[in-house]
Amino acid sequence: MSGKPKLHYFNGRGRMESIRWLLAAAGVEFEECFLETKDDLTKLQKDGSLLFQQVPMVEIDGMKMVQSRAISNYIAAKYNLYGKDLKERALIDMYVEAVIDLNELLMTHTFQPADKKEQHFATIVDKATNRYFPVYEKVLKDHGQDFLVGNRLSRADVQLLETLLMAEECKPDILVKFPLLQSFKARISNIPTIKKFLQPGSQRKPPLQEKDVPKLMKIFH
Ligand code: GSH
Repeated sequence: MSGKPKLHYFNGRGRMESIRWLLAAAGVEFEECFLETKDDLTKLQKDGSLLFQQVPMVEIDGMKMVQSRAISNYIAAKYNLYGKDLKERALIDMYVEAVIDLNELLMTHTFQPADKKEQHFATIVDKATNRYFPVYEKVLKDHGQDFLVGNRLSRADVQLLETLLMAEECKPDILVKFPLLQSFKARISNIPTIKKFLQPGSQRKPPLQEKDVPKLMKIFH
């Protein structure tokens, strides 16, 4: 065994992408085993690798971890991306949970039926610009540091950056009214491990395309 974490998922973002981001930000190399067919999923289910019969699954430190939040929590704690005390962790959790809410909206856009896409896009833009981004903009202003919590990188910074970039893929000028989020994006993107992950050829996955949906449906339904 290489000792590197091994990620089991399809070759796309979905619920694994934030886990890839956290490992990359922590400078941890990882291997990936991609599910290509329903049989690949069935095999993992039958051999007892999936506690709740679902992926993401990550082999790490002798465990077969499932549940994406549990996996992210473990990685964040293990690699010091989870604050210096309970109160910092509480803040990080609040910021991250809201990021996940927005991320889920973004992630499900490709799956919307044609007649719901426009409304879904409007909801994304409304929630991003009226509910979530103003909060992070204010946090950065009030906190006055380079990072959202404390004065060092945490998972909140990593997961917010991931989601800001996804939001920009959806609407390129979505950050126009948020100058501090724009400078945050530039600053965090420039952290060496993250900069490397943002380069072409890294294990970061591209946005899901409409053409990928039928293949995913075949694996998971
Ligand atoms: N709460 C779980 C997590 O966050 O990991 C949800 C996992 C989940 O819904 N996984 C999907 C799956 O494995 C793929 S993204 N579906 C197959 C099934 O439920 O049988």
